[in-house]
Amino acid sequence: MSSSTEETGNKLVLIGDSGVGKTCIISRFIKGTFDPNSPSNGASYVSKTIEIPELNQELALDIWDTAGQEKYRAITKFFFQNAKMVILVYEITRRESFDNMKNCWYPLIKEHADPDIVIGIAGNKSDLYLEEDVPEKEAKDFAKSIGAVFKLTSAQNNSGIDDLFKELGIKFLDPNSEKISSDTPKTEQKNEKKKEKESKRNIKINKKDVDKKNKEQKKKKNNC
Ligand SMILES: Nc1nc2c(ncn2[C@@H]2O[C@H](COP(=O)(O)OP(=O)(O)O)[C@@H](O)[C@H]2O)c(=O)[nH]1
Ligand SMILES: [Mg+2]
Repeated sequence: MSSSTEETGNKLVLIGDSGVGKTCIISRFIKGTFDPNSPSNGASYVSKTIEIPELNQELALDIWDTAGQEKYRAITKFFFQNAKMVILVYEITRRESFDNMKNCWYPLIKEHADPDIVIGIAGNKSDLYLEEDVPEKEAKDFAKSIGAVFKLTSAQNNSGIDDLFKELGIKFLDPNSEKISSDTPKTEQKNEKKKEKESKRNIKINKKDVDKKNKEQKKKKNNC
């Protein structure tokens, strides 16, 4: 594996709440170090070519970090421009970061990124598993529902990160593996929607419940 700063590869972006460990994940992947005090990688993007022995191929990546603008929800469509892969990051000890991933960051990808973008999810800070606030199964189920690669990662302990980038690369390079994993969830999503519709029909929702739901939805939207 080699690393350079020339823009030659496929654009991969990381997104998620501030403080979840995006910059640390990139540093660990590129430099092999854990630097908890470094606010940024000092560049818009860093490049690395990875080997994918499973496909007997190499893959050049240009990895884009945010400059901290996610704190103000100020990520524009330009961040996603030409991106081929995206990693959504949350931290397993902070429920809010998972909810925001689902309700804010994933919808932003849907809105701005290429519809064929390959998505990965990193449940970071897995070294803090004793303080887990998001069950692994819940995260895996969500990943499956959107056809994303899922990995628990720790930038601190160097766990799961190389695997995540590699599996994302495999999905990007191998259209067949991508087809299998993205077709399945769509069918499941359809079934779930159907079930939801049926159960809704059977429940009499009174006005109070509707008002409460509307309020909650408004609150969620405003949080993004
Ligand atoms: N325990 C633990 N802490 C981490 C890990 N990754 C990042 N951190 C901590 O989380 C803080 C925020 O990380 P950073 O990469 O700046 O987050 P970003 O805002 O998403 O880029 C850092 O200061 C680290 O102390 C990890 O895998 N385990
Ligand atoms: Mg950062």
